[in-house]
Amino acid sequence: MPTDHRDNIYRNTQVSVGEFRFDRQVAQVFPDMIHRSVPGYDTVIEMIAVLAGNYVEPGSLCYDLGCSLGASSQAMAQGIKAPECRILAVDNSPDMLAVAAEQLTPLQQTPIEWICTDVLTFPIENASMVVLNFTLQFIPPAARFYLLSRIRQGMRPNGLLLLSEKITFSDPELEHTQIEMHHAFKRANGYNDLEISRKRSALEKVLIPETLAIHQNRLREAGFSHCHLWFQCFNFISLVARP
Ligand code: GEK
Repeated sequence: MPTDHRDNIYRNTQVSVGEFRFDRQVAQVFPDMIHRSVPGYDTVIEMIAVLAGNYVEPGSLCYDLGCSLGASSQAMAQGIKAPECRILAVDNSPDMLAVAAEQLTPLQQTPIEWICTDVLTFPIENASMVVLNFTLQFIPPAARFYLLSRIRQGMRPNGLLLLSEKITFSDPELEHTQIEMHHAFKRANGYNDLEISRKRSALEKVLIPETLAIHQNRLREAGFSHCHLWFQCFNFISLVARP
């Protein structure tokens, strides 16, 4: 990998740690950052393609909310077998979408439309698959129910929501161990202790994790009658929820 695509953002101790932002600097190293920080990220992306192949219905819309560079959209595009579908890839970071546009792979059968806007205001309709892959954690907690309810209302009866999140645990001992294991994963991937701690401070007010129980209860209250945990690695999980 070229050195300018390696995530060294928190290695430089000369620069003080501000609040984490999805700016140009982050966008340029994003694939490296997410692979070295999120255990199981590749598995989740791979399964998005598998689920898209199984659940996306002809003539429907697929949403990738908080698409970053579009890994989930590309996975859906590869997996979808149903005809006449469109993928709407939404992110409110112009820098993320600019880098996504630079890295576009050749056109797939299912077109991807890139939209720079807030997922909280973007209309959802005729959806057979909605992906929130590590995005809800960046939405203010008070707005999360509203977003999930809108997704539910815009979903077809056989639709599928894939929700991946970093979570927290109510048992302090478990919380401590899960964080310890996640940090061991980051160290094994070349981040040093100072980088880990500086990134943690930067994310503190921006990425707000919740417990699995909070996620499951809120999904039910938003109108999803089935909700399954299908993936977990340390404090990172992925759920599928169905109407
Ligand atoms: C992946 N899903 O690679 N509206 C739109 N976008 C938002 C909002 C918002 N209100 N808040 C945050 N974002 C991707 C990874 S990253 C996860 C998702 C991470 C966007 C933000 O700009 C960023 O691109 C993305 O959500 C979260 O499958 O960095 O841990």
